[in-house]
Amino acid sequence: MNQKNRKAALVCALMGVCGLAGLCAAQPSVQSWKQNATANHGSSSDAFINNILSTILADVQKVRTTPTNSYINATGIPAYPIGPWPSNPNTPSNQNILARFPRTPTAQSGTHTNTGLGAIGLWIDGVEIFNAKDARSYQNKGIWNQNAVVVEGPSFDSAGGHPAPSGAYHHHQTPIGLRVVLGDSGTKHSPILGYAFDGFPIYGPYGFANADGSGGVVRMNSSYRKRAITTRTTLPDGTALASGNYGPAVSGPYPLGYYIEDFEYVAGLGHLDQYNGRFSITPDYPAGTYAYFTTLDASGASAYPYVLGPQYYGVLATDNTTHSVSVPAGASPYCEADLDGNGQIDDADFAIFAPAYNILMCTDPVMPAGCYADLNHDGAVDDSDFVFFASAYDALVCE
Ligand SMILES: [Ca+2]
Ligand SMILES: [Ca+2]
Repeated sequence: MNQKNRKAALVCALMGVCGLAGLCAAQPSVQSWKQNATANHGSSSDAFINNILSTILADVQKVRTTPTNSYINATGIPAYPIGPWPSNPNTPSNQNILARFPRTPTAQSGTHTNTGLGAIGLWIDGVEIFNAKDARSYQNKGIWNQNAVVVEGPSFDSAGGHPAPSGAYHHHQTPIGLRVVLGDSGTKHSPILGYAFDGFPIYGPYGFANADGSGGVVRMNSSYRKRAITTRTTLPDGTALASGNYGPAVSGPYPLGYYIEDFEYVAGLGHLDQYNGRFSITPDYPAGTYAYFTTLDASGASAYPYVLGPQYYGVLATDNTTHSVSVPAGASPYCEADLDGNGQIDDADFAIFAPAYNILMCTDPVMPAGCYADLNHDGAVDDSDFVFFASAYDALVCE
């Protein structure tokens, strides 16, 4: 065992979970990332876009960890096809993302940080998550802020995303294409779809009815609703605006929901808090975690605030938003096929993979939580995962 591997084993031992179910698992913020081990590139049904994407590697390129953080390298391009984007002239490009996620995220005890423009987290395939705003406001005053899901909705592709002028492909709402890949259809608890830059996980729309894990699986309802207004003269907290700061009256061109300020938070209305999450037991966190959910309404349409609320619940890892993340020299690479997390892919990992392969479906109750042997994240441990495993097994060392 070389020094790096000994360090990885030590990290595992310190985590105190290596004996659990015979594997050093249950580290969702390390293991949930959809790594690209087969040199998949992006693609599109549109020939022009496909030409661009076919030169860009898809999904996450590298996961490195320290005991306190996960470091993610990604292009920001998913493996599922994206585009075209009607009336959106932007083209996607490699974003060369390096992001940091605290492995033990902490709740914010002081003033919660507003989510800003640009990425506020990453989906597990490395695609960027944006908040509900589209960077424009009525008369550029920053008071009535446009709702991207309403105003930019016509330019979204069938996966629910579109590229920014910077080339950053992103979603302001539930990532439809990723959820199709993961089989997140409501028949079971949603999988982890991503992580916010405060380190807390983001699930799809479906969670346990009760935070203690009981009550079966239900759609998680947002606690925001559209305000009962016909004019835009007050803010959601009741503040009366000076007439020069009024928004346009609710009308055909400016329907209710066109602006973020058309929504109000009503504690207890749905399952979730003002950050669009709650503390709950989940399949990946049997002891419970705070988690966000990507909310839908009863018709299946995205429901405000869509992903996170206007603020982060936890303490923001600010180097993500200042684009100044750096990876410490001692960080260890993590490979998905390294199922016992000791830094190399060998027979011990195969001994974990093989029983999962025999179980097959991630939904099977006897499948270990997290279904981490589903290396390509498609809901089953099957031959495609075996090919993935075999290629990693040949490489032996995780780097
Ligand atoms: Ca291993
Ligand atoms: Ca699979």
